[in-house]
Amino acid sequence: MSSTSLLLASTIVTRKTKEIDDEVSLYSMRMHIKNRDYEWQIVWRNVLAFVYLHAASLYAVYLVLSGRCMLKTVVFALLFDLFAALGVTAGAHRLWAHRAYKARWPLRLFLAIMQTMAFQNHIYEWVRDHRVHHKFTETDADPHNAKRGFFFSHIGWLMVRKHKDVFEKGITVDMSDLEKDPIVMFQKKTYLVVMPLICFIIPTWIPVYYWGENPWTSWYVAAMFRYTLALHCTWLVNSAAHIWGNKPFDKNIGATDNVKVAIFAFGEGWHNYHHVFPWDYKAAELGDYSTNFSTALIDLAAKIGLAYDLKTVSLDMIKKRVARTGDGSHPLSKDLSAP
Ligand code: ST9
Ligand code: ZN
Ligand code: ZN
Repeated sequence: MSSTSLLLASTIVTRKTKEIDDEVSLYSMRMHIKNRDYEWQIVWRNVLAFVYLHAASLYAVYLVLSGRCMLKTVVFALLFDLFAALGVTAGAHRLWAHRAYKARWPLRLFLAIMQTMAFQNHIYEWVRDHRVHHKFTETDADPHNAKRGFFFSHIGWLMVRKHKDVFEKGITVDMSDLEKDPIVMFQKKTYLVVMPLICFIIPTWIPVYYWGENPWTSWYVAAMFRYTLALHCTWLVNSAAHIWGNKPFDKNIGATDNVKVAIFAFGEGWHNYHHVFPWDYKAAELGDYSTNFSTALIDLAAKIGLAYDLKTVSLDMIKKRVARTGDGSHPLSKDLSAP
């Protein structure tokens, strides 16, 4: 057989294998939908994990307040959270879920590592749930539907099987862009090995190795407490920023602008704006860095050429939207309503 025929044969075999793989995963997903009769199926593994996380975090607070933990370890834990949060906000959220800007591979690699440090599921799964959230906001197809209450949208959704609508409607969300990103797919493939290493083991080891922290103290403060804190800051976007706050851009949707959430979630609390203009790389009307640290990182990356094609919204478009659907809380509202 000539080398060309060999190449052709191997291409056909690879294609066939991929087709079979696709069919198998489609079949298993259909079975998954079919076998789901109960809406409230508690996943006890997750419940126990969250109970442990919170008990361990309370113990960490006791260790810090009673002076049993070194200050360096606390500072390290907070800095670690800062970087992990940027992997979620500037990475999973603004870059991969919304394509609000483009990033060259070194920035994508950096953001993927930071996002892995945050353990909020791998980028592909995070983005799929988030795109489904935007497309079917506050319906049964929204994975963390805020209409089901604060607890469900904050943490409860991670302790039960998803509503069947999430699968049935979620399948309509296009994920092909992520499937073409080798960094995202590599992270997905290696997640179960790399994530525990860089989210829990390395941050426990660093304070022990570099400044002699007690290993258990390091585990509770730099791993458990640090992780739980970042989770709650993130979850507030799904819960508080869908319940409390103003709706300057669209009073007809559930998402709100909430300054406290914006501070805790590195600029992701301007959620009314974000649901109306999800393609804006600032995820906010104003680029104010004090409540939007993630924007500062993207701007810096753009200055050094690692980020480009930053998308934003014109003032004219904002004004029109404020006038048409805003709740009157926007400073521009008064001028716009004047005769
Ligand atoms: C976490 C995520 O915390 C937090 C996300 C927050 C988002 C915030 C957004 C705002 C942005 C701003 C960020 C601010 C950050 C600030 C930081 C400050 C410090 N569409 O899920 P499965 C299909 S994670 C389409 O197992 P179950 C699919 O075929 C915390 N299809 O469903 C899938 O198979 P595969 C740590 C979908 O069995 C199959 O169904 N992680 C979709 O019902 C099965 O999916 C955890 O705790 C969809 N959307 O289980 C893990 N979804 O994946 C928690 C699913 O193979 N997760 N399919 O393709 C679980 O254990 C499970 O997902 C479950 C549901 C029990 C919750
Ligand atoms: Zn979003
Ligand atoms: Zn939302």
